[in-house]
Amino acid sequence: MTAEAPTNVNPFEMYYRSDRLPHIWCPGCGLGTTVNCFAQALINSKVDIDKTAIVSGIGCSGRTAGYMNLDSFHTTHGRAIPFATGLKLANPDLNVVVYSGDGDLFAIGGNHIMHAARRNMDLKVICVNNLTYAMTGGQTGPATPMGSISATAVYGSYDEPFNMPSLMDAAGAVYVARWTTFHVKQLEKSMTEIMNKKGFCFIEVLSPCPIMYQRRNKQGDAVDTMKMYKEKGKIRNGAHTFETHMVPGGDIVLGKFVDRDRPGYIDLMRQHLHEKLGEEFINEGVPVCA
Ligand SMILES: Cc1ncc(C[n+]2csc(CCOP(=O)(O)OP(=O)(O)O)c2C)c(N)n1
Repeated sequence: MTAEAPTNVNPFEMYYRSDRLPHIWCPGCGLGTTVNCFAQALINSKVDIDKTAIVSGIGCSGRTAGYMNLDSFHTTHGRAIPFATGLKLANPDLNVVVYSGDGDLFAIGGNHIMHAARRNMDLKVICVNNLTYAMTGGQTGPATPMGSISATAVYGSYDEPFNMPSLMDAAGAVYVARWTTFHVKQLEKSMTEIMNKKGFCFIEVLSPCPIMYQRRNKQGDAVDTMKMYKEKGKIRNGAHTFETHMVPGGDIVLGKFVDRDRPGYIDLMRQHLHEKLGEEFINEGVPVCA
């Protein structure tokens, strides 16, 4: 009996635009791990990838759309959610995934994400949180922990960062989870779940940024961050999102915190237009501008 010939073909190859390689991500960056989890989630969830689009803003995380072999939209900084909203409204049959960074989604794009959650827009949002604006050199952003040294806070940041799960829960997201790049199986499972869930779904993924964040803060390399995630990450599925606030050096509460259902924007819009205007104004569920 002979062993099977070894193969060095990446099983996710078909989901990537390999012609775009090499990628721009630094050694030790966690983005590749998140993308592999996402590719696995596409397989597990059995979604039709011909009906799946990915939208990113600008940033290291925002490069993801350009590397995935899906219908990809690499949009302007902070505007991934409005582009994705337009896409979904124009073609409600599409699965629309937003994949971007903490700065893109919660600073310049903060207004958009809040309102998309409030409206329960049918989007799947994956926010890779590396605690900084990595692409532009490591400035303080809305997720930077208090006391961190950054390119714009050389004596340490004195801003409170957002508690993203709490914000998304309060705004009305129907699915809210937080994982790290150490918790790949759990991340993959959450990503799989949101691919089959209707409504505004949000996953925060904590991811190492050894070059732009950790080096300045003397936090070692990516392996040190993975060890920290393992040690400090406490899985508490169903925890109240008031309890997910992160403090430097403290435990990091992980898990699926919210999984509920409520009417979404598109269904409400259809129902409203149907009631007010009648059949003739509805073309396959999408309002026709008269
Ligand atoms: C309108 C606009 N403002 C600012 C920038 C510069 N810019 C590019 S990426 C970025 C921050 C990205 O941070 P984040 O979303 O956290 O992504 P990361 O690079 O950390 O993955 C900024 C400020 C820009 N491209 N466009």
